[in-house]
Amino acid sequence: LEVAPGAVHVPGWLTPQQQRDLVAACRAWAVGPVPIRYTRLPNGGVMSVRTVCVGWHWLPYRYSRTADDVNGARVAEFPRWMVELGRRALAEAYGNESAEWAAADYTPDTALINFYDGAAKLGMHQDKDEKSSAPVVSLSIGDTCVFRVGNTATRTRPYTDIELASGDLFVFGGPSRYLYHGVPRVHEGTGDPATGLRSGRLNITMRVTGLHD
Ligand code: MD3
Ligand code: FE
Repeated sequence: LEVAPGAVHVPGWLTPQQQRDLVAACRAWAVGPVPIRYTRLPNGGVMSVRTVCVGWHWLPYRYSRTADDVNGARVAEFPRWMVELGRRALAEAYGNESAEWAAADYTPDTALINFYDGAAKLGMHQDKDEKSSAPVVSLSIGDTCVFRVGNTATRTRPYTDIELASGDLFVFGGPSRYLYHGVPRVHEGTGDPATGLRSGRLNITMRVTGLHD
């Protein structure tokens, strides 16, 4: 389903086994060298979503190899299997040789893993801390949420609300890469505990930072 040019939603893309494996991997990263944390914003606020990163550590509004706002440790390596998963996601959304991007050339180097409890939200924002305009791949597991897709000009209307459920893939590339978007609510208790997530929602976004050591 193409929601906007370059924004493709593929409901139920992940198998139950892939969802369980991703939950297990994310759980290990959450207690890894850089523990999952509520990100502090420069204005003094604290995000209601908890985040752990692999490959590069995101902090407002930059990426670093080290978690300068947590414990200074180096983040876990971005695993090769996740690069392959990102390429399969791009191929699914755009085909292997779209005008937008050849899936085989897509090499994500960071993933932001967001955990939402029933009260967590993510305000409308653009993702522009990356120095690359390569597509962002999003994978959702657990509780269903309302995902709000806006426009590139303002953080306000017009926007479209979409439900993202467990197993859903979303790819944002081309003209959709800099759309405002957010998560205004999570439908608590809608996830299947068989994923290994007893409650809440997990979202994994793969990106290309455009950075090099
Ligand atoms: C549209 N995460 O981590 S994923 C984020 O569900 C973020 O946790 C949300 O927004 C979440 O920055 C939404 C879908 C998504 C991710 C990146 C995008 C949509 C996007 C980048 C550009 C446009
Ligand atoms: Fe975002």
